Amino acid sequence: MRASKELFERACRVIPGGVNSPVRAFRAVGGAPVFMIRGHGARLTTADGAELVDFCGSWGPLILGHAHPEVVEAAARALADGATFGASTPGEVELAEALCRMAPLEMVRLVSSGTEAVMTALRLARGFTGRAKILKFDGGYHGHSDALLVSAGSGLLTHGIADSAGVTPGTAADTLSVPYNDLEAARKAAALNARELAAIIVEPVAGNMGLVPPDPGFLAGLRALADETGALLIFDEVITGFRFGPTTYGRLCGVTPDLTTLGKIIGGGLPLAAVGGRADIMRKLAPLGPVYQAGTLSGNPVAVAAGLATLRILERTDPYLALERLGAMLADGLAGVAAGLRTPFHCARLGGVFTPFFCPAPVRNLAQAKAADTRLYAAFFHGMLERGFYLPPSQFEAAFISTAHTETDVAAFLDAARQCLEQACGLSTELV
Ligand code: HOZ
Repeated sequence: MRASKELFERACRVIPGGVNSPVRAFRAVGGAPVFMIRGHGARLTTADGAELVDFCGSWGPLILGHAHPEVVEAAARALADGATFGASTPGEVELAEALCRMAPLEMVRLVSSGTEAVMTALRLARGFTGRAKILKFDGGYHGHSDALLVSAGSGLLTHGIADSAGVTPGTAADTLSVPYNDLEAARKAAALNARELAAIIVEPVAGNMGLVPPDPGFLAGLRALADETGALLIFDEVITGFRFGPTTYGRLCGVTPDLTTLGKIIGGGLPLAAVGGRADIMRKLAPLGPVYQAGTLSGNPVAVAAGLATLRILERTDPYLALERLGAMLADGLAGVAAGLRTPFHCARLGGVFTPFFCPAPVRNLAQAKAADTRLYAAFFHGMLERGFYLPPSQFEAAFISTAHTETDVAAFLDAARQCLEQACGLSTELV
């Protein structure tokens, strides 16, 4: 860890906290962050020369693992033809067509980050409805635009910042937040603000308080609530889009939102995101309509090429059953290991996405996620890191399996997990 330590010391002198995104600082798990120099398939090489099996997956984009040859080739070819033009390119039309067909969406606008996509979706919702308020869910993280830093998940949880400084009371006042999976609370908040509600925004599967799947009927209930109040329903699918099938989670679960935000996977590991949905709403965007949005690097040709290559591979290979199998093997295996522990443990999982929680029952909302034993998660994280496995350095994030992982990787993960869970939690007296 000497090289990483030295790099972190240098970084801390010139970058606030030594990182360009707070969760990377390891504050939620303690210790100094590991610096990465290379990723191939399911494996990372650290600046210290260690090889790690990667279950963080850059927080979601890497469904094909690191440096998939087809993605690398597509991006390299695009880069060789010019990194950016600030003008339209054929690739962005192709990607927009692919997203509209696969998601499906009627129209789509490409941007550079999930934060931008969600910010644009909210502005569109406000411009379309002429209303100001939005309803979100506690622990839902939708990027770091001002309106959404209210009861947000991800780094705000791990760093204990309830609401960010610098967000004006006026902005925060337009954001309502109620517990995830609590349809009744959403109904009450909507009833109190019915004529002012522009949008209900939700991660259809929450991924920024750890993985928290929706209760049956929750998303359909939100659809009905949006219809009753005249608010738009926005699914933030930056994490879930193309993660559980070659499409959106909305399509898989049969609930159609008015707008969808996408990111991560659709950029193949490069900065690219999108907002799309109903054409009558999307037509409000400039230059057609009065809602402004722009970006020098929007639809960047290199990112578009990587994204298109990724979507084509996903469509051609349909790896989702294989990801489901690996996910089940991992989560069932962890449950088996944990059965002999003194400590309550539950592994949330959907497809190839999972979060180990040190708590007795499935987590349904932020309050329950926060009640999990985060010290044990930190011990588990470091135990796994020592044994060559890289997990998200925070309880309140999701871990990802890619198509580059194998059953052998998962079996080795379980073997290591057994060792560090036994060390962190101790075996139950009956089993000793
Ligand atoms: N908040 C991001 C994941 N939900 C972390 C991104 C990063 O640190 O790279």
